[in-house]
Amino acid sequence: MRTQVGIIGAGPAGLMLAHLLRLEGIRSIIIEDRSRAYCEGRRRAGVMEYWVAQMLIKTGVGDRLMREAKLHDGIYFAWDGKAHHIDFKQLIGQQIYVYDQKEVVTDLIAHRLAQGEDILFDVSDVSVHDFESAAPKIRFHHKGEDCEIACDIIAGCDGFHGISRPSFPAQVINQHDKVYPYAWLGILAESPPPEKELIYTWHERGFALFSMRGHDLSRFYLQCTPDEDVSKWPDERIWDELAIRLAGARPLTPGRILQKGITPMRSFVTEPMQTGRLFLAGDAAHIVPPTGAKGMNLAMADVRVLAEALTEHYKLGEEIRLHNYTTTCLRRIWKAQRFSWWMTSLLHIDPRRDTFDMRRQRAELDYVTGSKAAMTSLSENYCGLPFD
Ligand code: RFL
Ligand code: PHB
Repeated sequence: MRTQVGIIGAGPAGLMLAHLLRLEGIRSIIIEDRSRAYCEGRRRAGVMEYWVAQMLIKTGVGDRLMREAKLHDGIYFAWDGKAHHIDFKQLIGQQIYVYDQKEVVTDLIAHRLAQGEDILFDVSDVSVHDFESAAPKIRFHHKGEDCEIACDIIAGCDGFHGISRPSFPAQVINQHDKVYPYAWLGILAESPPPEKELIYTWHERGFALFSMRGHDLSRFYLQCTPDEDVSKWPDERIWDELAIRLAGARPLTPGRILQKGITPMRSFVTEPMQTGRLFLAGDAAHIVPPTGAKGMNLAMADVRVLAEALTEHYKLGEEIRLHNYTTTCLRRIWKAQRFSWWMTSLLHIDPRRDTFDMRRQRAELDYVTGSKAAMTSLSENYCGLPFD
């Protein structure tokens, strides 16, 4: 097989990159090691920055999003039984969309297949070769056969556990890693959301987040330990703990729990994000703790930059943007890292905390919900920083 850009991974990064390239007449092939059903069913992000939704709409993959996504004007921070609103729309004239990542992936896959473009699902033993030369290759197994894609550029969009980042020569790579002493226990429940917008709660027993996927479908998260055993969390314990942490700020209606899972918390950045003709995008290059709702949005920002750089490369023969890919992306990534770390440390209870830390957190919450300057800064970061 021969193409211009070989893309590894059919998550938001890989699918959006292929879509943006196709609009510029640049050919690509996507390979994915999971099944189509698995990719379309994987529930992760909920919050989408405004510009990401606009990009999906403007490029022809936003029809369902426009019908089904919910636009939110702000979020709530709650503690001591009171919920405080941060109104993005009033403060900075922006909003965010709530639309599950699995729907974005489903829409992008459907659109690509409808255009007659390939995605090879269920591949295995993927490896990358000769990316320091002008003739990179991707090798893998598919339907019992050994396959090879010869391409000009390889885009490693294969997430945190993919093969692209580990394929970088060890002497090239710098990794910045921070692991937190807590994780999230996430549930999906047939229960009306307690509020029409998200509530991030601080409680001395730990953080809780109240999000949603529909009128009667909620997505809730509880701070837990990184090695938490889900079997120790029967449904009643989860509902009791959610109610304690919400502390009466809003009514909570328990319902059937459809899914439970643990999400570890990590901040991680790889520098550089490119070596030769191998480029990383999205979670393959960086991870943020989910408290700032930035991971998928950053993946979309990376591929926007990469698609522009590749367009310039193919149409004008210019290499400057490709050359500057890492530098351009990292400016946004480090700001999102800072914001995600800040939201995480503001709202979670560190097991090693002392009374000073608790009082400082509460003072910061009071400040961030009381000062227009602080709320404006939070709004700007949560809704997505401008590009230039
Ligand atoms: P993905 O989504 O992990 O996709 C990578 C794809 O590559 C495939 N793959 C391979 N394919 C071929 N060969 C290999 N060797 C391969 N190895 C892996 C995988 O099967 C997969 O299909 O990475 P991508 O595209 O970079 O997208 C990143 C986002 O998925 C991630 O950052 C977000 O989900 C993070 N996130 C959130 N982001 C937001 O912007 N807003 C949110 O509200 C938000 N909430 C969240 C989140 C992540 C969460 N979890 C579960 C980690 C909430 C949670 C709980
Ligand atoms: C979600 O709805 O899954 C969600 C929302 C906001 C976050 C993380 C996850 O910060």
